[in-house]
Amino acid sequence: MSADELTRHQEAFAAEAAEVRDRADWEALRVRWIGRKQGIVRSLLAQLKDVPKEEKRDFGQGVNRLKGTVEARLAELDEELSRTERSLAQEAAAVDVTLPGRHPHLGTLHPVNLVTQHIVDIFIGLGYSVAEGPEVEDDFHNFEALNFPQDHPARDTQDTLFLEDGRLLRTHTSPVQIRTMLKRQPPIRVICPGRVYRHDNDLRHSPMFHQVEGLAVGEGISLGDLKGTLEAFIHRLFSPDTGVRLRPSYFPFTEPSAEVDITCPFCRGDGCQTCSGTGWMEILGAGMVDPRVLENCNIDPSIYSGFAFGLGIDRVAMIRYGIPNIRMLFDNDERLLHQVRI
Ligand code: 2NL
Repeated sequence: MSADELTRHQEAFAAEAAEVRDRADWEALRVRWIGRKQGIVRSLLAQLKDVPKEEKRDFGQGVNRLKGTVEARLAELDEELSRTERSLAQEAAAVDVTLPGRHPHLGTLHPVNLVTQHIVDIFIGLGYSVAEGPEVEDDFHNFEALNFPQDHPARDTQDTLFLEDGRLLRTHTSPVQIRTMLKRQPPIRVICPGRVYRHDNDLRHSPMFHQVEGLAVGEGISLGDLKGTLEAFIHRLFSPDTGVRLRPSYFPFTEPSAEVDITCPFCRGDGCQTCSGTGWMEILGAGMVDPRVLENCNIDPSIYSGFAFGLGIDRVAMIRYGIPNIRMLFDNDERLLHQVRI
């Protein structure tokens, strides 16, 4: 091969090598010049047999020099490409500390649980202990011991959810207090939060809701103790300037009985939409434990007396957090749950 020819090949190769941008270009260049089958160097070598004898030496040397140049430049390019590839891989693997952090998905306490905890805390501060009991109850603990007459409408299947074996889902947490009194003698001070069930399902009622009942039994406990306790409780649950009034009412298990109103926490008694313009809201039922209920629990009503009260937790949660519909409490929509803070 003439020196000219060699130079031409080398220049052509150099020009092509200058265009290599990535692995694919490099591989194409390699195959084109030193590929085993159709590579330019290979085909030049194949021409060697047709070169006149006296030129063979020069030709062979020329091809070998070309081959050397090609191999050396390919090795150089290979090293350059590897370097770029390594640094690209490092960049890709690097942590971008300027990216926003990933927030762990934190839960919150349910509004009903927040209110329950608050109420329970207040009564623990007043010397009460928490008592719990089964949600599946029997007629005795849910009705009979509480002085409900056999034909009381609350016992009706229209109001109570019955199991096939005659047991029932408790309609209030009173059976927990009945069980407490059956287990031990006064003095008794218990607060009983829990789920209760009624055969009710419409815009204002859920078949499952939450109640807290309280019971205090001892010697010389009076209606004044009830009112003082409820005032202390309501002042802490809402605010110290909340008004409390007792209206005569009736429950089978208390005598006398009262419904307890508080001044509306929204308008402070002026009258607004939430309190239907009255300035008052009913939030509790209460009364002095009927002597027959004490007797049913083997507590001597000639020695002991007591008061009891009950309130719906869901309603308090709705009032406190401005939730208009009881269903929204049980949809568990996180947009609501995350707004609620005590
Ligand atoms: C209401 C009314 C009340 C009671 C619950 C009670 C329990 C025993 C004995 C006597 Cl073991 N009473 N509980 C008393 C008065 C009212 O609840 O409106 N609850 C939402």
